[in-house]
Amino acid sequence: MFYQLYLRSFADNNGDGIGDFQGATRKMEYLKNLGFDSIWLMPIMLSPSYHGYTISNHYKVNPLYGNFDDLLLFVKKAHKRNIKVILDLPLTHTSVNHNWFKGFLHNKIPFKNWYLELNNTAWLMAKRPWDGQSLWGKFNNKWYYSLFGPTSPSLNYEAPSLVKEIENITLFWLDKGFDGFRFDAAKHIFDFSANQGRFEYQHEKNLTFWKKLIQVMSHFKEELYFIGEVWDEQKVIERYSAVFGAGFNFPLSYAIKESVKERNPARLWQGINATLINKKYIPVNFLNNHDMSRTLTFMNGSKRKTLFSYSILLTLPGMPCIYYGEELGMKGNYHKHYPEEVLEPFPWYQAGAGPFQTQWKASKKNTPYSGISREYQKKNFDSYFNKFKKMLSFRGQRKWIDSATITGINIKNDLFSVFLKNSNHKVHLYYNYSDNKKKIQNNSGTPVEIYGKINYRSHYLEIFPFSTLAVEKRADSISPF
Ligand code: ACG
Repeated sequence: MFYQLYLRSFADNNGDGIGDFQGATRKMEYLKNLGFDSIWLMPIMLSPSYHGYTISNHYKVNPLYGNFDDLLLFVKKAHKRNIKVILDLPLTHTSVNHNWFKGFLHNKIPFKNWYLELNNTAWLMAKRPWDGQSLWGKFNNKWYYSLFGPTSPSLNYEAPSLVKEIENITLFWLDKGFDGFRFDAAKHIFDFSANQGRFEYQHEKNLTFWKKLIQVMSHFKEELYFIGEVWDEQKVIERYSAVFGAGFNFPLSYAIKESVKERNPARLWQGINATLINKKYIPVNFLNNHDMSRTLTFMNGSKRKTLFSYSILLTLPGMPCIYYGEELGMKGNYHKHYPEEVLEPFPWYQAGAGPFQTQWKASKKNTPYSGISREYQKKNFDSYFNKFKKMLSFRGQRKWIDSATITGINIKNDLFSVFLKNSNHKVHLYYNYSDNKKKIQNNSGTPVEIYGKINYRSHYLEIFPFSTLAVEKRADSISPF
């Protein structure tokens, strides 16, 4: 299970209000106790932006987070607890503060080719396909391609010297002990066609680039893990995931959330069928990340629907990935021009202050004395956090589910069931989407309440609405499928 860690908002050790490596190292036990065995560390390199995705030097850590010794200790302590750490690496663009970009502006070799300069005014008409935003930035009378906005000029991978430099950067970070990377915006290496003068994904070329890079890294270090961030439809995700070995399962995140919000189990069936059956890569399943509204907000504040959605996520095959603070039920709406609301400080304390509490920005949604804090919820047996913890603990102890085979899916009167197995284990899962209690016979399994309420009778079980039940079978028992 992955924990998506935004360092700045997590745990502050030196008291400047900004989360840091030392703080996260000292809170590693918290993650371990929740059952996480992998961390996706969001960007940590030198960057002028709070989110860190615009990098101004790929070989430096942001000093606000600590120095290299602090980072090395963080990785070492994670490994000591058998937690893998993969680093978020945005490679498609840089910050305008990067020396490479300054070199480009001054036509210095080799940097003058490391970004794409506008050389036909007709190209200005090209727009970003998903929201119509302009693709070009302008500085000192020079236009440059910048898919993610003018402060993030896009790199031009047609330049062989850039490709070489990027290889060196990946090896530099692997040498620091990271177990792999989350490759940001992986479908955007080549996405502008100079021939056509328009935005155009060049998937073949992108895949060739990634294959070569993976080859270089794999020669350098064994047992590496890569996840591609390809926010697209399933058929595109599949192509990239086959190369990376793992890919974020965007379609399933929508399917789970929408199916619960709209009480439509058929939507879940469609999501599972499209993304989890017969895959040759690891689907990384999640409900939301830092580019989306938090799940509780998506569910209009319904804790029941949010937890029910997580109970589905945490019982399905693939690698679950939880965005920091989701375990507390943090709230936050994603706004394109103001994404900070989904990046608020992790609320450790009821009063909003205490050791490790970050306060780099004010919290608009996750405020003191609102009952959201870990301190408050930990003490309260019935809290959202304790319910979440129970589900995490179920999954943390059953890693076999990550690569389990789905042997059957069934929907009957809004009771959704999925049957999973591997060579040693078997489990039947039941998600009750209906307004009524559902009965199932149980002759040959051990029931485990994952979320909600279950009544245990001598020969049958009653599953309450929006409740999830797992029935663990002996591996040699016969499945109806
Ligand atoms: C990554 C990071 C993000 C980061 C950047 C840049 C890239 O996670 O935090 O921004 O470093 C596109 C890219 C993604 C990118 C997001 C933000 N994410 O492909 O790599 O933008 C459609 C498009 C997607 C698009 C998405 C955006 O297809 O390509 O993502 O819209 O909303 C269905 C469809 C699917 C469609 C969705 C949504 O699923 O199948 O195609 O996706 O619906 O409609 C960071 C900061 C930013 C800052 C930037 C410079 O977070 O704030 O501006 O850096």
